Amino acid sequence: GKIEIPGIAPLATPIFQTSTFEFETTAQGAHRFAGEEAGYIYTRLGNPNTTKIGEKLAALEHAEAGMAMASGMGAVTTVMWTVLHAGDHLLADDALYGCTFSFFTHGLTRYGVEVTLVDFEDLDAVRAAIRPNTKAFYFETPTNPNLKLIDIAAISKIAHENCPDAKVIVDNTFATPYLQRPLDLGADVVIHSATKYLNGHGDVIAGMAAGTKEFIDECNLFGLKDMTGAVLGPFEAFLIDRGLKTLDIRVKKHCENAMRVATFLEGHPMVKRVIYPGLESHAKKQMHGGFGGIITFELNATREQSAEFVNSLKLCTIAVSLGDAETLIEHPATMTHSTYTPEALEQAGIGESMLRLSVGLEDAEDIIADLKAGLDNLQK
Ligand code: LCS
Repeated sequence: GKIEIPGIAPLATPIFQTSTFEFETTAQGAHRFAGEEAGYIYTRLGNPNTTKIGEKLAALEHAEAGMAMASGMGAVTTVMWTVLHAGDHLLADDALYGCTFSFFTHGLTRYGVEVTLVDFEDLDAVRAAIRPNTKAFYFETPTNPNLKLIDIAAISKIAHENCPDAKVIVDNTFATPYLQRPLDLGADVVIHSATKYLNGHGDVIAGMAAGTKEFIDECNLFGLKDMTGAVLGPFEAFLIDRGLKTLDIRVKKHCENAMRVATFLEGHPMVKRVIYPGLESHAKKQMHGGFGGIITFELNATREQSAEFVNSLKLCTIAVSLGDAETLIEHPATMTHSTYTPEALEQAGIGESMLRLSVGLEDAEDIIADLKAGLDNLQK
């Protein structure tokens, strides 16, 4: 949807930095509130910049509609507050981004939602955990941080056969719609931390969701408007719009770099284990065009030596977040997944010594040289 301004035809959508929109008459205001006339009212209810990126995400995810929120957590909470009621059961995979994990296990449970986490790679475990009141199935794939691959088509089939009114919700942050389209595989709702690849430049916190028009309308007019208020600002939406213009070329380069870095790590004697979907044949079933930019690995070293390795890196930056132009490295057990108890980490297969690398857009040779210097130094 191009925005028409008489006499002006900007290529880029201008930033509509406004909290509210003028009505010509009281009747027009009333008609807009009643939903009888299209048009903007107030930015918490909608703004041209957020509408624009919602439409773009819908096109990318093959969805009827899409929307934006103030953060990935704003997207997760808006969708879950829209779907769930007290007494409902949420069935989720056990490997989740740390704050999604705490929202489910410490947040939703305070309001009477039953929450079960099981390993969604084990389809029998998923079947066995279904209850008569299961209303949502939630997972990431590849998972943060241990890159488990969950079979979207198989989970969607199990969910829809056993629970006809439940929603299958997939966090597609790690794959992006360039590599994987959960709705084409049977899921109902897609969620993103748009902070990551959708924006891609490390300068915005944002979230997005896509699904049927009916469901996204409900998320907009209830979940976002009334329950969370996690509204994205027009300027941030403008930056996401700008980032999305290069999503395909960026993700392609992230994938190429990550494949080369993963292959290098696999061959280094100081590396005990490398997890990268491109090294596993079953990724090809649902991911197309590449396997993403995230690599998780463990060293043949003590915890102190691993820390020494990370601290010695020059090109790789020690930081959480991912999907940016810069290569970032972090320690999930003490950073992104510090909300997990040691028992929950173990259940989810998130090792205490795992390191997570978000491979950036630098020259792959430079990234490899930095990692090699750090690893060779440990070997001495
Ligand atoms: N979903 C996934 C898969 C994520 O990785 C994150 C954030 C979120 C949702 C929440 O998005 P946010 O509110 O931060 O936009 N993941 C982060 C990470 O791994 N490092 O820093 C943040």
